[in-house]
Amino acid sequence: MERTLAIVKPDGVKKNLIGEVIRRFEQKGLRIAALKMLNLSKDEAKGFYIVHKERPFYESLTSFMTEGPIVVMVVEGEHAIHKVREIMGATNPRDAAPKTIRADFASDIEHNIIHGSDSKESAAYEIPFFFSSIEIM
Ligand code: 3AN
Repeated sequence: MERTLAIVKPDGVKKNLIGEVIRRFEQKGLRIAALKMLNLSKDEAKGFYIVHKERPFYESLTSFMTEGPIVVMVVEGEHAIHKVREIMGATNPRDAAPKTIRADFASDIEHNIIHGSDSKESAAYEIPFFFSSIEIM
């Protein structure tokens, strides 16, 4: 059993895709173990994406993440990290496999609807960033 952090980003919330994202996770046998909606401050967005601080898109990515509410969730299941990444599709929607969330809904590489932890190490940083242990069911 594995846990991962997924986020419906501001563009996903604006496009009314919260339910669609959750439906796709649940349909693949994944379980939602924690869920909340919130607004990120610029500093919080920078902290969350600290691994990207040297990347040229760090500034615009962290601004985009503060543009509106996001939905953060802990997703649990066998191989949850890999399964969520598969359901998401590649970072650039042009490279994303058909029927993935990003292929179906993302407008470009930055505004790509959804985030999912990319490794056990990332999940171990990202889950406690948003949730305390008593909030995870
Ligand atoms: P993923 O979200 O697929 O794991 P990462 O971790 O490489 O991709 O990038 C984190 C986020 O940064 C992406 N979800 C996307 O919003 C943004 N991003 C990644 N690469 C670029 C890029 N070349 N230009 C603009 N934004 C980018």
